[in-house]
Amino acid sequence: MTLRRIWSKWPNSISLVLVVLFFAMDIQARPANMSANRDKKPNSKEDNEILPPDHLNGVKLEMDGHLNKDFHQEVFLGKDMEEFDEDSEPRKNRKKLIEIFSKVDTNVDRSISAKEMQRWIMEKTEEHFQQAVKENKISFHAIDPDGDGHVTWDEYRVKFLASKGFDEKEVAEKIKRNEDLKVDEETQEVLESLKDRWFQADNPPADQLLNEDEFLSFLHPEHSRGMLKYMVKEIVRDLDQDGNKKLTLSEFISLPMGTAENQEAQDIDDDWVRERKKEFEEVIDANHDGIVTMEELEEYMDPMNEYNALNEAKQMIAVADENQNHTLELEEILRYSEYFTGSKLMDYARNVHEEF
Ligand SMILES: [Ca+2]
Ligand SMILES: [Ca+2]
Ligand SMILES: [Ca+2]
Ligand SMILES: [Ca+2]
Repeated sequence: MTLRRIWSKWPNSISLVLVVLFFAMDIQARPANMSANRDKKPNSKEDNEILPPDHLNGVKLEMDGHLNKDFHQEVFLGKDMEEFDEDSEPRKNRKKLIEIFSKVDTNVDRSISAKEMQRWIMEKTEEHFQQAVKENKISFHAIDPDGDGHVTWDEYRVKFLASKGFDEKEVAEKIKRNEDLKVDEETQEVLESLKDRWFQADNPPADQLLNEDEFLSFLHPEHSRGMLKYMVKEIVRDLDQDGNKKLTLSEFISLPMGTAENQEAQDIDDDWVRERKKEFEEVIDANHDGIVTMEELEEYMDPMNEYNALNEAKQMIAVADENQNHTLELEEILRYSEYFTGSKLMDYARNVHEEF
């Protein structure tokens, strides 16, 4: 649940208390892996560069099992996402949106079909991936200063601990002499989870060295089949209560352990539950047998899955298709600007969040 949604749901006077309360619980509730590093707007650039992010643009679930709220905006806007922030001028946004419309409409019949939207989504997803490749170059350089193209787990571990405030030289010395690093329990947990991931990203021969490509799949598992499987396994492990490696609806919608301790907190999360239930029943559980297998979750999360892209395209069209002709006309897309871009246009100040 995002801050914005909480604010919009509650009168200001009581919301602050609830926000604080909720966030305190939310932090505790996150599964151990990566939880300590989850931060949508990292303060330290270095953290951002060398740690696998919890949120991956264009991927439907986050590493901690939360639904990606911005997914459809990400696949609609691609790398131009920042251009549509809430402060930018409505007239400019309108112009940009019209430009996008004409690009999506490849057969120039002034309407967007599901096929056209599907192709567009695939293109924008690819843009996010290219962005990741670009950023990975910088990140890899940061952990491989001597530039020999290979990084050992120990070298990475030193950089990670340095980013957590440890003295880089001291840690490097201790590792060399095989001494105890004396890190706190939380950091130790994160380290272990990172180590698992590191070994997973290491293609045969298993030399524990990652090159730039392997490091890319370490940071961005979404475009490597093996790493995507690994990510799915981690998510299932965190949500699976009876340990059968499959998810029931109740496992998928129950909050991570320790989150909802009282009825008030539970009520705040009703929306969260409703959305997850819908996603589970209508999309993730593809054969609708009430059970989500690892394979189903993997299909669902695969950003390069064309069937998913078509589904998403149809869903996006359905949201704004006021004249119900199964295509989007320019007028419809402008009217639903907030849904597609996250920012309102002045002329069409209608709140679609009320409906969806
Ligand atoms: Ca068209
Ligand atoms: Ca289960
Ligand atoms: Ca199923
Ligand atoms: Ca229409």
